[in-house]
Amino acid sequence: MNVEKGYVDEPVPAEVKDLKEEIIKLKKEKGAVIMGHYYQKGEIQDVSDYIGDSLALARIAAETDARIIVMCGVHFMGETAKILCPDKKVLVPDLNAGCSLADSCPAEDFDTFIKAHPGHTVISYVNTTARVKALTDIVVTSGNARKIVESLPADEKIIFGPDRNLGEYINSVTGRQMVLWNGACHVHERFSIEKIKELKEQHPNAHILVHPECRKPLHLIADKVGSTAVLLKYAIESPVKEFIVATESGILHEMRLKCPEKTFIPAPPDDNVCGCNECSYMKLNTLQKLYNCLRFEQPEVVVPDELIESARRPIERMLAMS
Ligand code: CIZ
Repeated sequence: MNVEKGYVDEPVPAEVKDLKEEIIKLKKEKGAVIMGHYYQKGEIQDVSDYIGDSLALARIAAETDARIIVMCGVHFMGETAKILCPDKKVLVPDLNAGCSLADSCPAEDFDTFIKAHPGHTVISYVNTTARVKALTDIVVTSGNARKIVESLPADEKIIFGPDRNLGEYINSVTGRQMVLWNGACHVHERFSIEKIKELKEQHPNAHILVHPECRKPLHLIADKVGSTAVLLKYAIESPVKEFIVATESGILHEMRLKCPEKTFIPAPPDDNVCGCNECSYMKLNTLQKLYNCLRFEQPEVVVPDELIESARRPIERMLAMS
């Protein structure tokens, strides 16, 4: 079995006719639970036991009694599951599934930044490496960042990293002046405000749903700004029938399943013609890699013990506060 490429590079046996059925059979045999992030390919979401954002998936990971957790998401999500469940085997179908936002915040540089701001509470978005979490006081997700920041005393000095757009958004809705790390997600940064305005002219009744990792001008034209879970809830509960969705386009799969009678239009990026905005890291996980990952129980997410200890505290603090 060859896992050198960061995933198990083996052909699917000829007798396997239906990969989805085989995955469902294997996960039961192995006592595995499959977690699928909203940004995964639809076919991966279809075979997942749980679908959600990283907050929901972290909560489930913390409570599952499954022997194996297969995290269909990006590497930091696998790390978060491993940190919360060090005794379990945590697998990610393709370990090359990284995150541009996590990459925009190297631990050594973040450490220097923290030291340059003594007396500050350090809040880090979940899209960070375990080493950055270990330097953090409280981890947040886009779903709970506002609530957690608001729960801290008004005069508390705060560093927020690594997403400057989310940080700027939280500053604007809470009136805080958190010191922001200058990082960003390459997917959310590249939405085109001009193309979204053109779409809105063609669909005047559509509501614009915007993720807070997008740039500020998008927040200003949004009908709703929120995490994937918040945008999904809004789409389900709103009487509106059409939505322009400015976040990674994987979320449209669940939106369409939950609201088959509504229309969801992916907001376009400024650099392509196909019209939707995908995270190429998220899309590295495929059904074949997931099948092989269950079959060979590889590749495994490894986090050193001493890092698990220090990275767990800020995640547990988040789970307790949200
Ligand atoms: O927290 C997450 O899962 C991410 C990356 C986005 C969101 O809003 O759910």
